[in-house]
Amino acid sequence: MPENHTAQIPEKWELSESGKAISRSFKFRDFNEAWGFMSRVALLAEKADHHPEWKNVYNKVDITLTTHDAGGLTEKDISLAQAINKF
Ligand code: H2B
Repeated sequence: MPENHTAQIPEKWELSESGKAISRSFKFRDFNEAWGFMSRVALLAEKADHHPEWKNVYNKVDITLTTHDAGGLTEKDISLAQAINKF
């Protein structure tokens, strides 16, 4: 039985149907702000050696977090999501 992380999903993040990932969509004023946000997330992700799956369309950024190495959700995803929430 894998660890149950559903109780600690950070604010505004959604658990995927498979229960193996969490995702959140962000909307900004324009591309410049979206890219600025992505730059901050990128630096954080590189530091944590934990990287997002994401998509950017103009002012929108969709982020999905999962731990490929573990085949599902781990504490790394939870803490990255919490850190992203603070931006
Ligand atoms: N990011 C994510 N989201 N999941 C991983 O399993 C993962 C990662 N693994 N970043 C890391 C890098 C791994 O490949 C390296 C070797 O630590």
